[in-house]
This record gives sequence, C-alpha cells and structure tokens, in this order.
Amino acid sequence: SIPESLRETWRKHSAQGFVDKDGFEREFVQHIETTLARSLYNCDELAAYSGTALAFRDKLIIEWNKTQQRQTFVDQKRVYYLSLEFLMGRALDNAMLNIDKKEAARDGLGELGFRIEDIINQEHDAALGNGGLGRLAACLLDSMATLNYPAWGYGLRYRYGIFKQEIIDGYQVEVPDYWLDFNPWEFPRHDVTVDIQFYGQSIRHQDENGKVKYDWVGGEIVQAVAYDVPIPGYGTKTTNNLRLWSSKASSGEFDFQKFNAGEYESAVSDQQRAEAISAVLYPNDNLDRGKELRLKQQYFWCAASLWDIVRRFKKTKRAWSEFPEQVAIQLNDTHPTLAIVELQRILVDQEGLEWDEAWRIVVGTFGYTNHTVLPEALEKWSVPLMQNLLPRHIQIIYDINLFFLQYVEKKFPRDRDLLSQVSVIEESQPKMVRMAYLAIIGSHKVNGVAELHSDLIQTTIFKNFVKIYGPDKFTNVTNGITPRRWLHQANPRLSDLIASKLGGYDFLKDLTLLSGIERYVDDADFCKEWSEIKTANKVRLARHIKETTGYTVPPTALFDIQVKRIHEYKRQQLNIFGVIHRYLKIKSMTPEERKKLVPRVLIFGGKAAPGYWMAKTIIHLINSVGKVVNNDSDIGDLLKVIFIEDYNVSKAEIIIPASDISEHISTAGTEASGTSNMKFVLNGGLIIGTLDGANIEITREITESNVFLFGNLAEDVEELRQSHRYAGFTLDDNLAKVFDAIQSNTFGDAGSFEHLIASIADHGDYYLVSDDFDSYIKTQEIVDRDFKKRDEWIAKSITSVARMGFFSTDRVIDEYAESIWNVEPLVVE
Ligand code: GPU
Repeated sequence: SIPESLRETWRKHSAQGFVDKDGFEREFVQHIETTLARSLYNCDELAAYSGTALAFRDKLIIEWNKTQQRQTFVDQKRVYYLSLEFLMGRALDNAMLNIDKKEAARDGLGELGFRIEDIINQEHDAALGNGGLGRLAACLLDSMATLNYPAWGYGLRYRYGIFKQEIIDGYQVEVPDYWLDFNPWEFPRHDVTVDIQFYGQSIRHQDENGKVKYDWVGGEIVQAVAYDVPIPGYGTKTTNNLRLWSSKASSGEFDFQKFNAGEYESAVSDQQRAEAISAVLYPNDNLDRGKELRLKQQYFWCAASLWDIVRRFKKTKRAWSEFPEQVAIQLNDTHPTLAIVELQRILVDQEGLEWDEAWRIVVGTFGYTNHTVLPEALEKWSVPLMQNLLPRHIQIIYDINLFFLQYVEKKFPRDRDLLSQVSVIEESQPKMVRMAYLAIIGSHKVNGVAELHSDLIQTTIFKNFVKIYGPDKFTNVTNGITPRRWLHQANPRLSDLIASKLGGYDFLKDLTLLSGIERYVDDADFCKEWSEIKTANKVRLARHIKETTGYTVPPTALFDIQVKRIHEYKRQQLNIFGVIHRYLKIKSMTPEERKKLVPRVLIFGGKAAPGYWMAKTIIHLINSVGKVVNNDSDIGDLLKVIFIEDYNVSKAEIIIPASDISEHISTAGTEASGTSNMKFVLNGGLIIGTLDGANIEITREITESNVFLFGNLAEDVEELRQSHRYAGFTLDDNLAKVFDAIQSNTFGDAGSFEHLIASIADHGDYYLVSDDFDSYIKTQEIVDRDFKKRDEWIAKSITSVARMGFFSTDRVIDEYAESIWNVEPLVVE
C-alpha cells in the first residue's frame, strides 16, 4: 500500500460519485461520451441505460470499497453463502433505491430527453438461477447487506443463464440467454485467480517423521477468475460482495509450447474445455441428473471459494482453532457439499492438522439448508465418476463415512440396518455418494425452509439422523422475500399509499410495521385507493399481454395467476383441467345463467426443464386450451386463458402486483416452502392453495378467512397413493368429463395429451390430481362468489397485507445469524 506521507494526495482526489441531479447529468454525459464513445447524436435508450448504470455503479463501488475496508479492519466473523444459483433480476432500479438517488436520476434523465421507466426497462435480467432456490439466494443477499452483516455470496459466473423461453405453435422452444454483452454490474478481478485441479491420482507416502500423507498429482488444471458484483443494502452504506467464478484455461494449459509446435487446434480446444465449466447454468429445477460437467462445476466453484476464504483467514494470522469463530459457511442445498470435503482436505493435506481437529473445525463452520424432499432432487454422485474426477476427495469421503459409521455403531451397537441406511455410500450398482447425508454429517446445523417442510425432513428422509444426533442439530427457518424489490419496486403506488398512512417508509426495513394499515380497512377513501391501485396494476399487465400475445383481456375480470416452474408436483395440470371444467360448464349455461358469472382471466407463466416431457406437454395443453377458448365467440370475455412466455424476475415484477388470486396448489407435502405465495399476498392478491409449505404459515398469520384452502393433507398423501395402487382407482366424475373433452379433440389432437391423462387415469395419479379435483373446483366457486362482494374482497386484501410482516428475508437473516451463524452486524460509518 501507499506510504502514509503520500496518502494526503490520494484522499484529496478520492472518488465521491454524484450527489444531485446536476452531478448525475455530468457523470451520465461523461460516461456516454468517453466510456461508451457516443454522443447526443447517437444515444438511444440502451446507451442511456448504460450511462445511467455506470453513474450508479461508480456510487456503488465507492461504498463497496469502504465496506470491505471496514470489514477487513474490524475482522469480526463473516458469513459466506454458497449457492450455484443467484437469480438477481435487474440491478439498476434496486441500486437507485438503495443509493437513494432515484429522484436525481429521474429529473436528470428527463432533462436529457429520457423517461426513467423506459431506461430501467432496457436492462437484461441477470438470470443465473432456475426458480425459487436461486431467487431466495438473491433476496437473502439483499437482506444481509441491509442488516449490515459482513457477508459474501459465492457462485458461478455462467455465460448463459437460464434459457429464454419462446412459445411457438403452443410449444416451448429454448433460446440461449447470452447476457454478458454489456454488464456494468460486475468487476473482473484479474488479480484474484486460482488454479483448480481435476483428475490425476492420490499418492500415499510418509513424510520425514513417518506420518502418512497424501499428494494429489497429475490431471488437469483450470483457472478460476473472480468477478465481483456489489450488493447494496437499503438505507445503509453497507455494500457487500457477490463473488462469481469464471473458468478459463490456466496459463500453463493454453500452452505456448503447443501453440508453437503447430498444435493450434488442440491448444484452442483445451481452452474451450476449460471455459465450458462456467459456460451454462443447468436448467433443471428440483431434479438431479448426475452429469460429469455439473460435478466439475460444483468442485470448481467450491475449491475456488474455499481457497479465497482460507486465504482471507490466514492473513489474520489467527490459530486454526479460531476458524469457526471467524467463518460461517452456509450451503444452499447440497450443490456445494464438496466444500466440506475440500476444507477437510486443505486442513489435513495442506495445513498438516490432525484429522479430528480438522473435522471439528469443518463441522463448526458449515450449515446446510435443505430445499426439497422430492426423491428425484436428492443429489447422488456415482463413486466411479468421483473417483476419476476427484481421486483424493473420494478417499476423504470414505474416511468421513468410516468415522461416522463407527460413531453410529458405538451409539447403536450391531444395528446393521441402521448402518446401511445412513451410510454416505449407497451400496448400489454403481455405488453412489449421498450428498445430503454428507452435508448433514459435515454441518453443525441443518434447516428446512418452512415449518411443515422442516418437520417432514426430520420424520422422513433424515429421521435416522435425528435419532443419531438428537433433534437439536435440526431446525426450521421459514423463507421470506425482500420487501424492497417485491413491494416497493414492483408496486410503487401501493408502497406509497402505505407510506402515506404509516408516516414514511420504515416498513421497508421493519415489515411488521405493516400491521399499522389494518385500522384503515373501514376507511372508504383508503379502500377506494387500494382498489384503484390494483386496477391500475391489472391494466399494466393487460397491456403487456396485448403486446406479447395479441390477446385482449378485460381488466375488470378476475385475474387468476399461476407463475412458477412447470412441474407435475406444482400441478399446473390441475389448474388447466379446472379451466376446462369451467369452459364446459359455461358452454352448457343459458344466457341468463351466464349473466351471473364472474369473468376470469387465467394467466400462466413458467419454464419447463428442456428434458421434462410431461412439463412440456402441460405447457402445450395450456396453450391449446387458450387457443380454443380465447377464440370462442360464444364465450367472449367470460373466460380467457393466457400463457405469458419467458417468465423471469422482471416479468414477475409486473405480473405479481396484478393478481386478484394466485394459485399455490402443489400436492401437500411436496413444495418445501414456496416464496411467490408471499409475494402475491404482500401485493394485495388473495391465494388459493393447498396445506403445503409456507401456505400453512401464511394462513396462520393472515387467518383462514382470508385464504382459499382446499385438498388433502400431507399426512394423508401416502395412504392415498397406496390406495390407488391396491384398492383400485376411480376417476373423479368431473375430471372424467374434462378428459373426455380432451380425448374428443376439443383442444387439438388428443394424442398429444395421452401420456398426461394416462399418468392420472392409468398410472396411479401420483400427484393426487383426481383426489383433489372436487375440492379444487368447489373452492374456485367460492372464489367466484366472494369476488362479487367487492368491499369484502378489498378488506381481505388489506388485512392480509397488514399481517405479512413475518415473511421478510430481514427476519429470515436475523434467524440464521442468531441460531446458525452466530454473527453480529457491523455498521459502516
Ligand atoms: N427449490 Br431442491 C428450487 O427452486 N429448486 C431446487 O432445485 C430445489 C428447491 C425451491 C423449492 O422448490 C421451494 O419450495 C422453495 O421455496 C425454494 O426452493 C426456496 O427454499
């Protein structure tokens, strides 16, 4: 660093960033003219976005620097959140809010010839995630910064995020999402690089003192390069860091020797092989596919992150025993479980610690969050695959397992069944490493993400581990959402109305303050404004639907929305069968009967994993039904069915505030938590749902009279499945009629939907669509009835919002900090 005597010059010129409208304009024009080499003659909206983003980026990075210096100086315990997915969405509006300079930018852009909303809309989403798990990681980062926790995220810098979805002739088509053309929010750190090893062999030898050591030799080297993304907190100077790793050929690998020897092509192909590691996000949600490249991604990212974390710790010259007092690492599902093995390897093989001491440090450091009980999503890696790719790690995994099984044997002598049930190694053909078991053994706390889910993991998939370790190792932290993005940014008018009654925006930092609006449920003016805001949000969505699908939908109709990944367990098929039932019913009605109906617009959105045929069939059915219903002049505006393509974070910000009702209708016991349920209620939409995930806790908070619940309970699901198998299976009458309509080609060629119907009618109806159908359509009738009582509906909406305080990720982060991480906030002056 620079000697003290010269620092005055530095301080005199230290960057400040703009402070007001004039300053913003100056920075904007400067960036347009120099950084972007443009001028007032060729500054289109995209360039204006770039100029605006660069001006805000300067502000962010100044605060980022201060935060990092402060955190290094104080050196208290830090949190590291390891996630393969960060579904960040757009950053500019959030930066404007958190820097508290949106008005300066609005006025400045106005004077320069632009509308701020148009500029914000130019930004490409950062879509490095699939769905709820990745978006949760983004909300948690927002809250960690807002609450001033010294916390870093670690992830992968995919060149291609989740694919862009197009709907062509009713089918999903995937288009690559190359999003890095212009990304002002990342800072490449070409000085922060580390070589990561793959393949090769583990060689056993003895050192000069006769101690057995292992050397990992040979194989390939790939270089990890850090890219940093600043994460600003709201109403604080704290700006944390998200570090994303990018892969490239290590300088040794893209070899000038090869190059000079004329092997240009093979030199280039090495380069491409290395770059493939961080090239693309795997597009599966709640599914494990066991591909080698995915395992490479996982190790590459864990090893780079651990190197970085350990390096930072070693600079402080503390004793290794202090590591867990300085470092908390949270594993977002099992994807980063190799970090446990890697830390043990670093401590034992590289730092020379004894196994037991190293293992105490490892377990004290890690916490593991489970996000699913679905068997197809529980990660397993084949032993031969790991043996080949990570020869030393597989040895360490076997040793971890050996010591664990010895511990179990001591506690439960001669219980062979128990040993084989809890072994990290599944004795299958080939043998498999059970990653969740490894994550549990290597962590001091394991949590689920909603009460029902945390109970379920303790009584089903992990029950043996509760028996072995006792219940204290397991806990619940119910998910939440950030109110900054999901209330204030997505629904500014609602946020402003609430602020006008609560005397300011403190509720964005303490969401429980929302309870203060409940006393306005009888205030006619307030209710009227509330209702007008909902209508305005519906008009905005109707405009988007018109622009993107060509369909006109009436904003006075009931907007009924289901947006989330397409999955059989989430049961979009139940919804669309319900829509068909409604369509058939309307068709059979007299004009008099039709007059009493509440017009409905069904809005669907969500991506199917490219290899998930049943999910793709569901998308096709929704679009086929839409085509028939929307063009049926006999139906008119009574029913519309819309599929919004390419559902993502920025679309969610338009869609969610426009709902009258939204659907959270998973088979009970399958949706770990769900988080869009929280977003919809916070925006004044009511929900129809099963007693699953966080629906249960939302109901407890806002009370049962404000939720439309239906369907079988989680505790009865297994028995129902059994009864399908052995007692025979009769289809619900109304569902049978829906199937008849499909099978008589009402919605195009019935052959397309044959397997979807067969999975229910002939193959056991695993997701209980038929069992829940009657309860579902009856509850939808209650929704129709209640929607007509406009005043009561608005009162329900207001009351629900007022009671949503619990579901902020601020509360979630405080719970993790207190019960898992043991970290304190650190305020940056
Ligand atoms: N979740 Br596992 C995903 O979005 N993707 C996954 O691969 C796995 C879980 C979701 C859960 O399905 C959802 O219920 C939960 O709210 C979310 O994680 C965050 O915990």
